[in-house]
Amino acid sequence: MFGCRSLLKQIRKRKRRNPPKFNSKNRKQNPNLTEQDFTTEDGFSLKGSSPSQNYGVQPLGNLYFSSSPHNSRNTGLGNIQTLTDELVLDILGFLGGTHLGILSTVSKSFYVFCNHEPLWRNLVLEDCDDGFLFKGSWKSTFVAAYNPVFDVSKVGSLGFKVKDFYSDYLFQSWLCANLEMEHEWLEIDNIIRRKGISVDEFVNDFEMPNKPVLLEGCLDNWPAMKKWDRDYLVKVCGDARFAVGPIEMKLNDFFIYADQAQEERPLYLFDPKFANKVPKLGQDYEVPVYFNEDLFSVLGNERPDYRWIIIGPAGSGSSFHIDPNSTSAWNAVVKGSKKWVLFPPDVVPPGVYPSADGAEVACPVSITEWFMNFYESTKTWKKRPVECVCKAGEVIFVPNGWWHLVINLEDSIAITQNFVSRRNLLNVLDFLKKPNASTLVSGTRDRVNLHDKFKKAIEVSFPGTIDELMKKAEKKKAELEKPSFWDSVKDSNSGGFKFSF
Ligand SMILES: O=C(O)CCC(=O)C(=O)O
Ligand SMILES: [Fe+2]
Repeated sequence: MFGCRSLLKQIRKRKRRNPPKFNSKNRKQNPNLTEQDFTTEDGFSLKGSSPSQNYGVQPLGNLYFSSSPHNSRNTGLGNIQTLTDELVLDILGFLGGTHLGILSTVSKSFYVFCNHEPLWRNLVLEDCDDGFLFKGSWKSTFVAAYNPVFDVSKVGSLGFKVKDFYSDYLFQSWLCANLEMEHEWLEIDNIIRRKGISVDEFVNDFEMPNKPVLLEGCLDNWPAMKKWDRDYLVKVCGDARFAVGPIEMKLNDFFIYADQAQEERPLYLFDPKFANKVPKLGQDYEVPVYFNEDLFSVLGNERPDYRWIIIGPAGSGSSFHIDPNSTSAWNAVVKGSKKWVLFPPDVVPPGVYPSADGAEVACPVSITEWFMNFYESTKTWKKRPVECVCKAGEVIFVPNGWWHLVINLEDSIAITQNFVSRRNLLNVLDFLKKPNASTLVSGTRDRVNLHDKFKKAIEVSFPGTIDELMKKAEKKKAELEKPSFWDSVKDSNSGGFKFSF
């Protein structure tokens, strides 16, 4: 799932690439096989745990291998069969639960479309602001929330299989929810790793050149490393409510959801107020020494959101984004592990389309879909992404402006903070001053005035710092622009002097 703190609002680009075909050979040889036993023809393997309901949906390509030309997706939709799957789902998204339920009885096709789990998930998230108790599927969860006496144990499991239903969109959605991360997606680990370096080394080798680094061994003193696990957190704050997507829910209920979640974009707990809500959590960690300078602190309570506790099941994560307000960040894994893919600021990742003003970004529906359809292409790119698996006890430094995607490989708990140091102060001030600051700036209510407030507060707390940094930056720029000896050597054809070897 997309990290809620990103500067860039995501428009889900719902056009999907064609999904791989089911390995129909398997199906013919053994008609009793379930989806569980399938690999796709492209060799993707499905999670071992019981896959979610698929209602017999097959990718469109399979229609051409079928003995009959009949697609029950179309016959059951009547006149609206010409609409794309995305559009049909968008229209169904206007209906409430009762009408979705009724419509699902109209035809096999409507049955499949109306049972699309994300429709029910949206209904739950729209209507249950103060949380929900997950019941194995979103539809059951919705029904249980509205009819507590209704026995929902059968709602999700009835799951009729519809014959000859072909839809790329629905198949891909199911596949991405059930796909195992491929070994090839995880094996590249080309990030620079450092252990026990000095702050100066960090600043000179990584922060100044704006390069990622994975820091080992700097969480050894964190009480959180010893204490934080599910049982401890439930004991300390199981009833506290944390931000999960658009709602707030009890931590305990979130864990109950996370145990059962098998979906394309599992919900992610991403809470910027955790340390106010449960001060004990804030005391269980300290900022690693490399990131001690935190200039936004001059704004006191008016500073934008800057620290988050992040909890999510395997498969949850953050799709491609750049961190807010041109800040840099560190992300420390307390439990579990995370796969990171990072691209430098001048390289937009494949499949990602930022809007011209930078306020929005369109990207594949899910992280798994990105890996399936775009990851491979990065292998031939001149500027390879930086990749790693960050394990418990490790911290990654995410330099400002870098695109990054993160997926949890196991159930994970992490802390992340965004910060402004002298190295990126001018950057951040420039960003806050952009003409469309009202849409670009995030994590605060007063987006437009943040620049002036921040600049003034820095001038009060650190007089002369901004001028000094500007002078330094100008000097550096001039040095870079100054022609070197080699630039002054002219080509003989143009009348100047030329070496000949
Ligand atoms: O999902 C995550 O842990 C990554 C969060 C993130 O984007 C960050 O720390 O900058
Ligand atoms: Fe981020």
